[in-house]
This record gives sequence, C-alpha cells and structure tokens, in this order.
Amino acid sequence: LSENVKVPEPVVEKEGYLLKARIADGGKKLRKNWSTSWVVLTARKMEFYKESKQPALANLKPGYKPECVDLCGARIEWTSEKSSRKNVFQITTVSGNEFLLQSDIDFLILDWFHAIKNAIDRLPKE
Ligand code: I3P
Repeated sequence: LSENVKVPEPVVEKEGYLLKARIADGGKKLRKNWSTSWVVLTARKMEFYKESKQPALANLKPGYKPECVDLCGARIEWTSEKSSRKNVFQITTVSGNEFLLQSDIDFLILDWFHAIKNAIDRLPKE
C-alpha cells in the first residue's frame, strides 16, 4: 500500500464534555482525579481529549494523542459506591482499564449511557 493511502476517520456518533476519572489501569487501582474531558464516541471506541477537539487546534499540537478506550467486550454500569457524586457510571475495558464518567445534568448523562451501551452491544465481545 502506498503511504498516501489515508484510513478514513471513523464516524463520530456523539461528542461533548463530561467529567471523567480513570480509576484503574490494567487492573491496577489509580488515585481518583476528576477532570473535564471532551469525549468522542465512535462505533468501536471512545476518545478523551484534554480540550475541545477543534481540528485546527489539534493540528497545532503534533503528536497529541487522546486517551483511547476500546469498547469491544467492555462493560458499562451505573455506580453509586465509587463516588460521592450523582449520575456516575463506570466503563471497564477488557484490558482492565476503569473509567468513571459523570454529569450533573440528568438527561445528558442518560444520553451518554445509552449511546455507549448501544455501541458496546453492537460490537463483538472480543
Ligand atoms: C479524592 C477527591 C475525589 C473524591 C475521592 C477523594 O481526594 O476528593 O473527588 O471522589 O473520594 O479521595 P484526593 O483529591 O485527595 O485524591 P468523588 O468526588 O468521586 O467522591 P473517594 O476516596 O471516596 O473515591
């Protein structure tokens, strides 16, 4: 294949700001640290950007790679034990990464939960 062949960008199903905390990395517990993230959902994965994914801005930072979550075989569930905040759900990946996502706005977090759950349910389990 020629180096000029570009892999098309996957279709964005949903994007927006959420509060995010990564609480485990490969099964190893991490210290919880909430931060606002620009979240981009496509069919197979989620990306967490430190700021709005403006293509022009992203291009100004060569090499910037968002945190990426493979949704194949992932689990999603509401949790009330892992945070004192309301409206928190957890995503657990096959590789043992755990993320909490939260918004105070009920309809907004519900939309995200269902969009991610639908994506996971459409994917093969591994
Ligand atoms: C944590 C921080 C988190 C809090 C967490 C604290 O302290 O306040 O916001 O989680 O509670 O440990 P630190 O900044 O010193 O690490 P929530 O906001 O989700 O409750 P936790 O220990 O009960 O997880």
